[in-house]
Amino acid sequence: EEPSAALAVPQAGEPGLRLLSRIGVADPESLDEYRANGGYRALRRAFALGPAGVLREVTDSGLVGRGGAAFPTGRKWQATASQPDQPHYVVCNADESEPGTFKDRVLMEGDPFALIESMTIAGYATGAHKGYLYLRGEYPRALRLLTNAITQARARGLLGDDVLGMGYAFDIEIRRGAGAYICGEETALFNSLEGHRGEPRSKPPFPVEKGLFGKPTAANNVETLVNVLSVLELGAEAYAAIGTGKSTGPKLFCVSGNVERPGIYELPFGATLGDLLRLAGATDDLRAVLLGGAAGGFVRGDELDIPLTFEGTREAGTTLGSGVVLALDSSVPLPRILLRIAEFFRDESCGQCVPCRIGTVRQEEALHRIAERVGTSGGAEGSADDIALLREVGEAMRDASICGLGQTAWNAVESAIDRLGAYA
Ligand code: L3W
Ligand code: SF4
Repeated sequence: EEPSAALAVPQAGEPGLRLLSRIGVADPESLDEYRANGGYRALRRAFALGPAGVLREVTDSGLVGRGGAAFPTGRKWQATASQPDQPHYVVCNADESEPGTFKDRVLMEGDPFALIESMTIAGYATGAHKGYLYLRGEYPRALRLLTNAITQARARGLLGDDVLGMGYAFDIEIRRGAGAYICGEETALFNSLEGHRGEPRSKPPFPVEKGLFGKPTAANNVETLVNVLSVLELGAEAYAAIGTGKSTGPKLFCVSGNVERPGIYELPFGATLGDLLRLAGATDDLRAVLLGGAAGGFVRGDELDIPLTFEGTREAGTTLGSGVVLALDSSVPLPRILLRIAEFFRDESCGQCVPCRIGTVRQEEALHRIAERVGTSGGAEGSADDIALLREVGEAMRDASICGLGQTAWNAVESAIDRLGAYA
């Protein structure tokens, strides 16, 4: 149960560090310290606004999901709240498993009450009385701290039949994942919670209509939920003034690889990749940066002016994903990295649909053959057929897979070939 290291980087001129402000300041085991450092102000404001007011604030803030897909949170909550079918559920997706992602861990271990408070607000706004927190099984410290936070919140009337004496009932149950990456896909996560195999369902219907137990469900990533506290504390307008017009608010970035100071950095959207890597102390001979994790894509070490926004990374032909920034210098053997990514997808494919079940195996085999050629000749001569096969298999996975795992399993390899000139 090693504690995670959070690295908070305050920004001059910003309305203060928000998401990490209590981490390292307030004892994560103490509800009193949480409250003394601003805790439960947002829930009080939520009760003052009423559910419709909270939905309006979250919508007007421009907050979008931080798990990688950037879907508008206000729209998701509005759609859940408006369903006549009952009951409604909120689900916190804390199955943080994207390679290179460790931001939710830092939030849960450093500020666990914030997640409990924000899930309560999500429940209030969407008309739910039960929340499930689906936690990555390999996070024992987060489990202990969140369990303690829920127990204390219950004992103090902040969860239970009458939250804050406002006549609203809400409680949270933690469920642990068992090591499957696919259970971070929201519908596989629901199946896992229901006791079935963790296999994704076809969408639509979307969870807002038919989610957990077939009922309307708002499923959100940890970081998304914690942002709601800032939305309510600052007000939608002030929140939306942070970042850019299309990517509002603060963002956590997970920086790792060849940098002097790896860790979690909180920056307003709009800082460039170069700004972030300078803070983290990237080496001079940066060859490539993997953005968005295994499901993301590589950019070259000289593309540091890419703005870290959803729209900016999209325009640059890459992705921000959940905030992974993995820096690689020229000493890193790229073919080994690509093989490792391919092994990961082959391992984690749930096997439900053919393009992904077979495609991830074919992709790994082709990369193995190419890596062997690189090893013997120093180049990838004779690999044109395998590269053509990779493209064909990759397109089939992208076009025909049921869920995001298969659809993104070729992204990193494709970007390495096309953008970095791997095997050229
Ligand atoms: C109502 C509609 N709801 C979409 C909802 C949908 C979901 C959200 C995003 O994630 C990302 C990828 C990688 N009415 C809706 C609607 N929704 N249309 O919006 O949906 P979608 O389908 O765009 O994406 P997704 O499959 O939920 C894919 C990232 O996930 N990824 C891995 C991430 C890993 C972590 C982690 O470890 N912490 O985040 C892998 O692919 O970036 O963009 O809620 O229901 N019409
Ligand atoms: Fe399973 Fe892969 Fe198909 Fe997703 S794309 S349902 S992980 S086999």
